[in-house]
Amino acid sequence: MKRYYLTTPIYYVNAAPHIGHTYTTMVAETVARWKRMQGYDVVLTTGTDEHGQKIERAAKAVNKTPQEFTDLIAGEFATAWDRLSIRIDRFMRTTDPRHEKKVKELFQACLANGYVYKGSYTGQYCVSCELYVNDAKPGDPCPDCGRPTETVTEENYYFKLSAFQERLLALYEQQPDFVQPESRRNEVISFVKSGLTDLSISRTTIKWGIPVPDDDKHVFYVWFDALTTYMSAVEGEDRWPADLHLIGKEIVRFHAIYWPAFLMAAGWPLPKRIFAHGFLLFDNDKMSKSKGNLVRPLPILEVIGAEPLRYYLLREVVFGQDGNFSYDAVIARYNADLANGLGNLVARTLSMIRQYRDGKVPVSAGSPEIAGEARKAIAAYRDGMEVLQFSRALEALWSLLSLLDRSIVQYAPWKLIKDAAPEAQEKLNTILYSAAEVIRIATALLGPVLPQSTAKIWAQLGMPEALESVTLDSLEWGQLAGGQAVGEGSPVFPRIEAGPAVEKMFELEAQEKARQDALVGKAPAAAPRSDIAPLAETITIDDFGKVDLRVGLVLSADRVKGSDKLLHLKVDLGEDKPRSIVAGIAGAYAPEQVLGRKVVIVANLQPRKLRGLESQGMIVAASLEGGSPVLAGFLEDVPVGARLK
Ligand code: ME8
Repeated sequence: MKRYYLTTPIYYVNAAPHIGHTYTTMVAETVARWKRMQGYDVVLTTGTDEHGQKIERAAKAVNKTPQEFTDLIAGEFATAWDRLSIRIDRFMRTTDPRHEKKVKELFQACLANGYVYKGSYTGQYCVSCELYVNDAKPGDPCPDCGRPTETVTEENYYFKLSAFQERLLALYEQQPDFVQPESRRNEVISFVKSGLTDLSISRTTIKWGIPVPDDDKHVFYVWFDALTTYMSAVEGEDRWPADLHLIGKEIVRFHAIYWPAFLMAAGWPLPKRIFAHGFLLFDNDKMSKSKGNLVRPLPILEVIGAEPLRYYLLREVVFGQDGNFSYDAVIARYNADLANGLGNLVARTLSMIRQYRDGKVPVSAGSPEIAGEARKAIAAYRDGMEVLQFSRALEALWSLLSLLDRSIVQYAPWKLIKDAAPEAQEKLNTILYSAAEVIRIATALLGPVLPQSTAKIWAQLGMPEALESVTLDSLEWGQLAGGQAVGEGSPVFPRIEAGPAVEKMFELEAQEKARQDALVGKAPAAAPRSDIAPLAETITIDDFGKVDLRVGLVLSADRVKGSDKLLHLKVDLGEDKPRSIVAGIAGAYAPEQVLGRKVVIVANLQPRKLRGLESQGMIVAASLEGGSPVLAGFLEDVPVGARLK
């Protein structure tokens, strides 16, 4: 039997599954089903990426051992795929002993062939977070905690990536479809052409990882460990090399450069194809944990089911490009294409067969025109699916459905049934048969995309064999047997009322976020309040460093004539003479209330004139929209002139 092996990335366990992970995994499973339909013996693997310092720390934060923590989150992924009806054949975790064994084998093969050496690694290290900060320069702050990084040198194992530049370029040349789509291939080629430097593949500063054989001060670092799951997942099954690695675009370099180089170094076979898809945006905004706008799949599942989501992702997003996700759009697609489109056609056709032909598919060859269009649609769908252009494939099928819709109107069966002439009855047979046959073909083709709903339609059509037993090559116009009794059934795609469904999804999403945050030990964020100003644009520590905030002592305070908002202050910042500062706090503070107070002043603002008085700084106060300012102060005593940073 022909075999097909495809993979999704293995996901980090620092967060539970979100819609991005769901996207890749749903697409992968659709491809797996599509290949099964072509008679392949298919294996689809996914899994979790569980090592590293960050995971160790996340575990500590919730009082768990790293293993307990990763068990928990890996369980979240496995359960999510199960609940979303995504059939996974092998789920590989980087903490699995079979995986550890494979990583060590890969290392030893690379070492034996002379592609691994010991060298010294120098990087910027954050002592507090116990992490290297990639691409940081000496003195740069840690992006996590903001403390200055230190330059640290340690002994590492290096992989001789630089030795593979020519071989990699030859690979992309000889196998133009090794990296897809074309835009990613070009990106990879130009990256390799710009020169490759050797890669540090171990760390002595990390404990939670796979130890390097015979040198267990070191553990393997990120990609050498993670990529090897693609092999360990099918170890002993004679499945390697993979036919397809499906990934997101942000990890294309690791897959298309590091991975083949590791394998070449070991002398092991290379995967056949890597396809890097685009990113899903939420309401046209980049999703991120820090923005708090991640969308999770389970609330969608609960409100509208997994298949409307899957259909949306495949139909709406051009595979390979970025695409948008919104709750409204998922429901709009569902109502237009599935409820009003396919679902309505099925219901109408079956009801006419029941009413006009006693529930039996009439004997007929069908309309030659519709048959011709159906053949074209099968071919176009097939072509689209083969090159992973799911939206194109589905579009072709929906054109066939709209042709059928128009044909039913033209034939007008409700008129034909009233005409006893044999030609009219023959015409009625023709259109009813054609309709049922288009539905059978569309249902069979859509099996990989909508496995559960198509199984229902299949049963309603009264098909004797199981849907899964239909193979693509055997699918032809005219196979539907005349005389077959159609089954009973309720609408497969009932219409969804958008407003309440969207509201419910937002509500469940908030609950799911709180549940997941609790798992990883994050306190729930306070509910957003409408009177709180939106967060300003992110700045770097350097931007912040430009603002000079000082502790000042208010020496005098007077009302500004003609203004009920302004106070004129003299503030000592520890300089030669006090600053003159005009502050808009008169509505909240009487002059005597601020006299002698220690306040915070923005000391390097360009001076400006207010009501003829020079203001040489700004006083810092908290305020809500429309509320009174509240001056910032200190609980402990602080020296005048101290800088805030
Ligand atoms: O990178 N849109 O894991 P990860 C579409 N462990 N897909 C998205 C997405 C989005 N907004 N966000 C994530 C890792 N994905 C490594 C991989 S593989 C040997 C190691 C999907 O948890 C997409 O497939 O960050 C992306 O490549 C993957 O999740 C990253 O998952």
